[in-house]
Amino acid sequence: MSLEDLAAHLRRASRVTVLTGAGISAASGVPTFRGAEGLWRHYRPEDLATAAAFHRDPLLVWEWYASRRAVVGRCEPNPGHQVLARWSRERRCTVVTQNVDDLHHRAGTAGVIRLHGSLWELRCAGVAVPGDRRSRHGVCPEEWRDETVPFAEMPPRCPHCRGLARPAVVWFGETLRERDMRDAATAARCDLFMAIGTSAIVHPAAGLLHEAQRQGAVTAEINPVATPASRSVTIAIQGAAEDVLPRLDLLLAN
Ligand code: BJW
Repeated sequence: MSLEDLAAHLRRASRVTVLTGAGISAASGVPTFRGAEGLWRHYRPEDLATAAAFHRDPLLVWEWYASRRAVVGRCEPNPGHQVLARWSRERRCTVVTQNVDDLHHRAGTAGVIRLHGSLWELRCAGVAVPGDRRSRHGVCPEEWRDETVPFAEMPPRCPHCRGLARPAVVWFGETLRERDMRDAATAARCDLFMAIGTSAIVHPAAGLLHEAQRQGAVTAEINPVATPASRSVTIAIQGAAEDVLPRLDLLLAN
């Protein structure tokens, strides 16, 4: 099936959901996780993206996040983000993202569902800073936004109790926020579900495509390479999101 077929499905569908992954931000300069240039080529996930890693070496984990914030802070949304942002505002689609870069939000996407949190939000880790008698490590439930690059102090601290702060992202082995999962499950009840720029291996996000399929949705994938989802989707478009989405948008306009 072709891009024209996908455009025809998009025209017909009344509920469209798009699940995005790191690939949609690649053209903006944000590194993906897997693949030749991916972040995991240099770091092992279990060393950096788990609560155990954070408790073992909070400074190492924060240095990684601080360096990613410095990179992402210089990036701008690309034409792929912009097409989805416009579609979301025209109520043509709901965007569910695994990305923590906030580029969908910065592109003006309406109602984006962020499954894995944000690089730009922090929360209390509930851990006192060793050797610091001022840190009281209370239970400080609220997340806060912090766009400071670089941080005034490393590792950053919770402004409420002066204990350690942690990135408000979802690490391996952690559950996703109930509200986000509920909203994503609702979004998966759609006529057309598109997975864009994701390796489709991280759960529960990857399961949304199968859930949509199970409920009768037409499914599509946009990715330059084949993924575990490629064989099961109705339409697999091989290409980069920043090229394919503007072409799709043009087809819709004609
Ligand atoms: C382009 C492109 C261009 C390039 N255009 N495309 C069921 C089965 C098996 C395992 C599990 C399961 N359920 C749960 C698990 C365990 C685990 C998991 O899924 N592991 C798998 C690796 C097997 N999941 C979890 O632990 C999750 N929690 C959970 O399930 O809780 C319940 C539970 C608890 C305890 C025990 C059991 C269950 C949490 C997952 C959290 C993931 N967190 C991360 C880090 C976030 C913070 C941070 O950024 O630092 O999220 S990991 C990382 O992977 C990040 C991403 O959001 C996520 C997905 O990656 P994504 O976006 O797909 O990126 P890539 O790099 O993989 O792919 C990019 C794609 O783009 C490639 O395909 C390229 O080809 C493509 N591309 N240029 C379009 N221009």
